[in-house]
Amino acid sequence: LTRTPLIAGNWKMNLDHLQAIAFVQKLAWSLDDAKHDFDAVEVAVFPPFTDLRSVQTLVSADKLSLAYGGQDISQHESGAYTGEISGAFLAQLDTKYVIIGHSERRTLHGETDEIVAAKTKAAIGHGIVPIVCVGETSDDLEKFGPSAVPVAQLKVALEGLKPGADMVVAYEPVWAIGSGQAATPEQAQTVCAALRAVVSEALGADAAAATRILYGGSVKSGNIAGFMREPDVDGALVGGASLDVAEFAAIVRYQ
Ligand code: G2H
Repeated sequence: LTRTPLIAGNWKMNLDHLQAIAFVQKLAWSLDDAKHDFDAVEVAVFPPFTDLRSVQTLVSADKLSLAYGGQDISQHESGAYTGEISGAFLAQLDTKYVIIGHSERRTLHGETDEIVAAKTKAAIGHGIVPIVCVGETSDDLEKFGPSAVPVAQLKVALEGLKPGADMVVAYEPVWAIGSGQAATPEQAQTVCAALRAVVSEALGADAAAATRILYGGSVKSGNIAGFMREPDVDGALVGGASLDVAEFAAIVRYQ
């Protein structure tokens, strides 16, 4: 079974809806120019919620082969949850993916493993592919070694899921996020392999073979190829370097 690599650009709280339109148009042109290079790679962007409608309009009007997703989802269906965005709202905008449990949500917004698990179920329930983020801090790394914390986080996120739903896992060591200090490809491979074993244990060997596992944390055009050579790394979740069209396009054309 071959897993289509996924290069995902997490814009975080950057690019308003006008900038998003300009960005997506420029990205589409630059990827179109090099179509032969990246046909086998899926590309997705994760704009702020207020941009999603504009991105949907552009992608559908120009039939762009660009996927997009939300940066978060509520675990609730509807009701008195001020500031939250439901899976139904995201699905209505043809949102294919949603990032869940990014370390910034875990650290700054108190998202626990249990909340991440509930959000993962909510996404799957609405036909949205969850990108479940896990990763250890540098303290965790020192105390518990490379895989223990991400493995424990993923186990909780997968509890109660049934095999069959499309799902993506992103390994993002917290010490590598926005720090310019990426993990080595070997470090990424070690943890991604351990995470695939967790998927296998929870959902079976077929699910493990089908699930894409991404590396994230200071990915750029200069280091992407090394990660992509690793057998258990199926793509990247890119933050800072996804905000520059030329740089992001260069990451997409990593081969
Ligand atoms: C990790 C990553 C994107 P950056 O947060 O999710 O960000 O590439 O800026 O380290």
